[in-house]
Amino acid sequence: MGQKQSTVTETSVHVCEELGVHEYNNPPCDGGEVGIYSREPSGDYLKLPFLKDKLTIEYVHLSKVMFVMRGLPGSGRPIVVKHIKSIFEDAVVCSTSEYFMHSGRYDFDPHKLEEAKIFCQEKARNACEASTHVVVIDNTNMRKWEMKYYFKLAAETCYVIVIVEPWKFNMDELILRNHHTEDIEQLSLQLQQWESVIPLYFGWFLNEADSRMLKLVSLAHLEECLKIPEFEQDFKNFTHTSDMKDMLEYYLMPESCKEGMLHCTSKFCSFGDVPGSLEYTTSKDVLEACGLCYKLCLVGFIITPRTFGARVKLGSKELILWGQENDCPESLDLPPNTSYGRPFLHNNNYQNPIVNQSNKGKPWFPHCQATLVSSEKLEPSFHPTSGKGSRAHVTLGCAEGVKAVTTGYDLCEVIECEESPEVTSRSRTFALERGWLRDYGKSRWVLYMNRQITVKSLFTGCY
Ligand code: 2AM
Repeated sequence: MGQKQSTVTETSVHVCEELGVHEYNNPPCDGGEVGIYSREPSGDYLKLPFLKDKLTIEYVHLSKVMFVMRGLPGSGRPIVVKHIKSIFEDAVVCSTSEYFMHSGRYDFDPHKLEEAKIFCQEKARNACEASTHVVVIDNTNMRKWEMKYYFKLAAETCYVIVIVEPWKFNMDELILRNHHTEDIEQLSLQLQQWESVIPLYFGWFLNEADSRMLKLVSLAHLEECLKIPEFEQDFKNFTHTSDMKDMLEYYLMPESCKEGMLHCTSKFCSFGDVPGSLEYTTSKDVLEACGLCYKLCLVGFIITPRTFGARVKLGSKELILWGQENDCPESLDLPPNTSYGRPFLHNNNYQNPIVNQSNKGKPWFPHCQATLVSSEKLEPSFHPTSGKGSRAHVTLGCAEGVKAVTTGYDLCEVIECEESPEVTSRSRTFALERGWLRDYGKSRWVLYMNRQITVKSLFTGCY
């Protein structure tokens, strides 16, 4: 790192911040060679779940994950990247610094910063478009805008993002790892540039193959419900459809989930606008859970004129991360004659991603595998979730113009019905092969499954 110092001029300080050039030739300061399975990891950063948790490592191997590294020189980035690479051998590491490496020598030119940035972005795009399991963005990424391109790329190519921030604020540690005085001055300068990143929401994210699988499984359940004449009639009424294909196409992927990746929200943060988001983002539980694999249990489906959702029964581990308020809007009654149907249904070439069968006959996702299974029998219960976390769900689809958040409201309303002896005494129940279908009135239907579905997921944020 001392050699590199001589190439850094006053004017290129900001350039270096962005590139993390001090760090590039400096891995020994972060601990040197550490064999991940041969001896205990030497730093806290090696306790990251995707480096040590067997289930998570297996799951990442089946999924598509983009690790976005953040950190000042000396923050431990190189060693974390090295470990990611040793565990996920096909990982593609993208860094602007690489652009300045020539025959093993670091040859920095501040005038070529833009080219270096484009080089890094293109490398990442190529890796994502080739569905590489693991893509690592290894830049300092001090400010939000520096990561924007990669967040968008991940959304477009169905990658789950995990932000990795080893030792982000520990100045003492950073100084220890940067031996030169000039570094310390520069470090404090850089430290001032650091921006906290709070996501739109946190949650458990299904991989691409599971998302697709769950959509198909849920449509199969909907199709079975449609065999009950009372349900079919009500569904036809509120969807203004009569043809089976149109009925199954009624629910669209919500705007917030355009590419079709499904998730179960644990905390909506609105990039920090929601009170308590910063506390949630920086809490020990959340920091430790980011990038950890969780098994979600799905116990039923709710079907209303507005939304179609899978009901999630959170276990004790997941409940620790539950940060959503339990309150719901007072009245969710539909105004009379409300139509959520799509009158243009027959007249356009709209391809509903929920039912689009264009992948038929081909391996769906050669780089991504589904983990969804129908598992053990459930005790018959008409209130499978209650209390904290009972609103947990996966939005599968919404009527046109309806926002995904509405699924949680519909579920709240259903839970209220389940808890009301007056409503339940009036409700009609129908037996199905897969469970029981119950009508709570006002076109609110719930399918209680007799077998739970389990699916693996990664806990992280949507940025
Ligand atoms: P969902 O959890 O029901 O799917 C982006 O809007 C995502 O955050 C959606 O998936 C949405 O709903 C979820 N979400 C949870 N609470 C929200 C809120 N209060 N406002 C908007 N979206 C919210």
